[in-house]
Amino acid sequence: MTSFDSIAARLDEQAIELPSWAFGNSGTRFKVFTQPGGPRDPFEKIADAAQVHKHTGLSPSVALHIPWDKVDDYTALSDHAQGLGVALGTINSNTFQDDDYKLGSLTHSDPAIRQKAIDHHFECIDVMDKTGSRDLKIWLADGTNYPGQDDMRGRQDRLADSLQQIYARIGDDQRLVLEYKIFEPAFYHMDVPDWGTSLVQCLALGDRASVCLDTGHHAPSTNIEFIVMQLLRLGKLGSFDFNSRFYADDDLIVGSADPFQLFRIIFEVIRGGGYGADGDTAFMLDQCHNIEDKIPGQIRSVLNVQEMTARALLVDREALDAAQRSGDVLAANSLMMDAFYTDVRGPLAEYRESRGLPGDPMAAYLASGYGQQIAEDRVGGVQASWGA
Ligand code: PSV
Ligand code: MN
Repeated sequence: MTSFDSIAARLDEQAIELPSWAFGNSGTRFKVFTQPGGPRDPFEKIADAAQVHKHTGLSPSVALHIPWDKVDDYTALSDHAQGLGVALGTINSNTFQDDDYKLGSLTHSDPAIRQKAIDHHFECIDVMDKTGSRDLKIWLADGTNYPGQDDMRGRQDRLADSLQQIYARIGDDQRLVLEYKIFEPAFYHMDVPDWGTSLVQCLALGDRASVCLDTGHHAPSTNIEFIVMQLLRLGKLGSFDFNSRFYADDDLIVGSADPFQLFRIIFEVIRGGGYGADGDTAFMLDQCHNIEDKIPGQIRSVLNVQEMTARALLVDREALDAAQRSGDVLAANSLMMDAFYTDVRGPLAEYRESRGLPGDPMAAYLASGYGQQIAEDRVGGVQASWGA
C-alpha cells in the first residue's frame, strides 16, 4: 500500500466548503429545534463556520443562501469573513419559499412568475460579483405531484430557456452548477430529477455550466461513484453536496451512514482528476444538524471527508492497475479493501500537528470555550433558521 508520508502533500490540497445554513436552526417538518448561542445573522453564521476552519484547516470558505443570508453590505460581510480566516463561496439561489412558486419557478407556465424566478437569479449573480464568488448553485423544487398536472415537456423547455437567460449573465470566471434531486418536494416528477437531466441542460448552456451532485439525492442502492466517474470523464462534475442518508434526503453527517460509500466516491474523484489541484470539482457540505451541536457536527463532517480522502489516497493505484489488467479480481478488490480498512486516525493527528493544527480538532474546539461563549453573548434577537 502507498505510505502515509507520500500522501501528506496531497492532503494539503483538501478544501471543503461549509453551508451557512448548517449553523442556523433546523429540523424536520415536525419540529425545528433551537440551540443556545445559535447565530442570529449571516455575520454570526460565518463566525461559527470560521471555528471549523480554525481547528481543522479544512474549510476555508462558506456558501451563502439568498435570501437567507441577504445583507445590506456584502463587502462588509466579505471583510468580516476574511478577518476570521475564511472566504465567501458558492451562492445558492432559493425559489422554493414563496407562494408564487407553488407550481414551479424557472419552469412555471406563467411568464410573470418565471421572470420573477429568473430575476432572483440575476440578483444572486449581483451578490456573487460583490462577494467574489465563483459558483451560482441552482437547486429547484420544481415538479408536479400528479400525472397530467402539467406538461413535463413544456416545463423542460421553459427550464432550458430560463437557464439560458441566467447563464448569459454569469461572468467569464463564474460557473453555474445545477443540482438534481430524485424527489421532494414534488412527488410525481421533479423537473431536474437526475444527473442525466442536469447534464443535458448544462451541455446546452456551455462550458461554465456543470452538475452538482448531492449524495442524498438518489434512489437507494444507486451506484453514486459510477455517476462521479461518468461526470468527471465528461468534465461536468462541478461540485458535491456531501451528506449522509439512510432513507431519503436525510442531510446527516457525511460518512456517518455509509463510510465505505464515501470512500468509493472519493476514490473515483481522485481517479477521475477531480481532487484538489488536479481539477475544479468543489467539495461542499449540505447538511442540517437538527439534534447535535452544529459546530462540532461540521467539525466531525470535514474530518470524516478528510479521513476517507486519506484512505482513498492510500490505494496503490499502480498495483491496482496491474491487477485489473491481469484480470486478478481478488487482488484488485483486496487493494481497495486494504486501503479502506486502514486506520488513518493516528497518522492524521500527527499530520495536523505538523501543520500547526490541533491533532484532535474536536477536543480543541470543545476546550476552547467558544460554544459557552456564544451561548452567553448571543442574547436577544431572533436566531437564524430556514427562511431567516
Ligand atoms: C433541498 O433538498 C436542499 O437540501 C438542496 O440539496 C440544496 O442544495 C439545499 O437544499 C440548499 O438549497
Ligand atoms: Mn444539496
